[in-house]
Amino acid sequence: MALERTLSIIKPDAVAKNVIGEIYSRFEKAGLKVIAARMTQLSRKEAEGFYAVHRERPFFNALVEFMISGPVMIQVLEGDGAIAKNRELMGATNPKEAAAGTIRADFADSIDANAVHGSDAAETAAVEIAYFFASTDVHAR
Ligand code: RTP
Ligand code: MG
Repeated sequence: MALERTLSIIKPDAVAKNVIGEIYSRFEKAGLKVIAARMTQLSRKEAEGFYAVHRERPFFNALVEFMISGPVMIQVLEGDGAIAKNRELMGATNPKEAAAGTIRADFADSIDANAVHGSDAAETAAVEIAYFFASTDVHAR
C-alpha cells in the first residue's frame, strides 16, 4: 500500500467531550502518525471555504454553524493507505449506521455532530492539507 497523507478534524462535539486523546490513540494503534496538528476556532469564512463542495446542499448552513460552534483539533495523518484507513476508523457519516467500534459509533451523536472529518480521496487530501497547514508545519518522520 502507498504511503499517504490525509487531513483529519476532530469536530467541536468531540473536543467538547474531551476525547482528543482517545481518538489520537486509535490513529496511533492503526499505524497512522500525527505529522502536523493545530487547535483552532474556525471562522465562518474558513468553514465555508473548507466545505465549499457542499455549498448547494440543504445541510450546508447547519454544517457551517456546527463547525464554528467551538474549537476543533486539526491534524495531518500519515501512513500506508492513510486515507481509507482513517475513513475506516471514522465509520459511516451517520453514527446510527456506523460500525461498532468506530469513532463515530462511539463518540458521535448525530449526522451533524459526527465527531470527525477525514479526507475522502488523494486529491481532496492534498487540497485540505494545504488549506490548513504550511508545508513547513508538516513533519514527516
Ligand atoms: P466529513 O466530510 O465531515 O468527513 O464527512 P463525510 O465525508 O462522511 O460526509 P460528507 O458527505 O462529506 O458530508 C460532510 C458533513 O456534512 C454533514 N452532512 N449532513 N443531513 C445530512 O444529510 C448530511 N449529510 C452530510 C455531516 O456532518 C458530514 O460529516
Ligand atoms: Mg466528506
